[in-house]
Amino acid sequence: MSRIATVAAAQMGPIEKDEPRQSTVARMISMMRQAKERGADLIVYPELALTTFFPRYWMENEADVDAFFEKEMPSPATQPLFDEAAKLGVGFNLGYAELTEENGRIRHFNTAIIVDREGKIAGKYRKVHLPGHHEHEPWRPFQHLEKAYFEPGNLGFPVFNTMDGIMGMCICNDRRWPETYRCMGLQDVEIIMLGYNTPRHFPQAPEVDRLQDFHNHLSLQAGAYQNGCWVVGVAKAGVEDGCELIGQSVIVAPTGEIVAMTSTMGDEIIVAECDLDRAAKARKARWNWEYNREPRHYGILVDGPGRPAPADD
Ligand code: CDT
Repeated sequence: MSRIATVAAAQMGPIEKDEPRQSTVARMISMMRQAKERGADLIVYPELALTTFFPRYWMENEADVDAFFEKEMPSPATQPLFDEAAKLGVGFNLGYAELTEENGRIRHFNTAIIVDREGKIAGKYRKVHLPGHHEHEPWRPFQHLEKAYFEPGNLGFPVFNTMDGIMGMCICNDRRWPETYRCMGLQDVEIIMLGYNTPRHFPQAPEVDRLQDFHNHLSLQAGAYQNGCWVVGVAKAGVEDGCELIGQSVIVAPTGEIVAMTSTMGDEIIVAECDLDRAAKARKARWNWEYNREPRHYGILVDGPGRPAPADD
């Protein structure tokens, strides 16, 4: 018998700076109910789905930054989403800013979790590839201060056996890196879920603004095809506090084909039946890694340029 996950991508329209979490969570619950009505048993929300995309603001006061972070998950504000998931029997993937204490140190991560159909957290991922810059750069029309407000994730790219599948996560900029998908592909991932906040305007190279939608799909479709897995990419879309974010959220099959795509820049659900067994079939038929991979020639992938790990990672 095949294993079908009926997956909803829950694209969200803009979240303004002063929108309270209760309001955002109410929007998410409404989409979860719509998704359930359309047969979904798993729903994927965007990156940093509980607040506006705050790395666009330069903030000098740490308390102002920390106000965008979650100190507990679930919290009183987010518990209703967990309760609704358990009530409806719908699992979900949620991105949020995580403030936590580890070994006596306060840490900030751009995080995503998988919550199962009983409303229990089944997996956690912390964004590895943080884009943007560390310092205030006033020449930009808006900031992209992820490198200032977050540390790179310290959990690698784990996969989770949950909801009768092998599930993995990444977050936004991670989707542009082939290593992201490969790390999970090599662990037999069947479905990779991710949210994104992608500004249309790329200040360092505005000539590629017109290609933002193309590069989004190029990355997601290549990741799915080259690793034989489902990929669900979900936008926060539309004009958020004057900054345009791309939409075109998609569900991509292990063949690399887009099987569903949003057509608005607001809150919108798309649904697809994802046969998880297609992942192993695609990998065996097309790639057969045990037979065809040549890892002895790939050492440069880990020895090549990149940032050294911090001492306390
Ligand atoms: N949120 C996020 O990771 N956005 C990036 C924008 C990069 S431009 C600094 C992305 O890759 O879409």
